[in-house]
Amino acid sequence: MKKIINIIMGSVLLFSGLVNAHDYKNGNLHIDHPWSKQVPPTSAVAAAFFNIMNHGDEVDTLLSAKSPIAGKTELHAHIHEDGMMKMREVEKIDIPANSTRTLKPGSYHIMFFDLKQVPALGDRFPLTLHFEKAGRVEIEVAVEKATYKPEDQEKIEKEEHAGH
Ligand SMILES: [Cu+2]
Repeated sequence: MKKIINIIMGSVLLFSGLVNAHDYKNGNLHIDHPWSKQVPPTSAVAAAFFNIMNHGDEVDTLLSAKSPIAGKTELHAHIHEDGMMKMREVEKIDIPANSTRTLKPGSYHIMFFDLKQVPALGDRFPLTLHFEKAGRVEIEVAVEKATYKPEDQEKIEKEEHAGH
């Protein structure tokens, strides 16, 4: 009987591990719940977003990203140009000392081109990040609904609106 309970407990733990937010630690960096917005099955592009906390006293820099799902993976930013928001490839993304850099829609993000495999809702796909100081960090990106917003982002947007 005890054995059966152990098996049940084990599968409960495994299941909760799959549905919970996931995070990664590497040296001074802490990456929280990497996610991607679900795209149509015919899409050639996708994007990934996450918070990177730098607990160190020195800046670290994201230099590149790579994923087996895409022919090409780029670091992107959104910029204002001629009164329009456009996205551009950037060489690097700084994570200032003792602060958090948020990659989110309309801001910095990781962009995937020439998708070899379009990630489906509920999937997780691998992403390798290369930082100047922390080096290589392997993470998995969870595919969320197109309407998904991280809790903290909703809070930030409410605060931004309150200021207007
Ligand atoms: Cu982009």
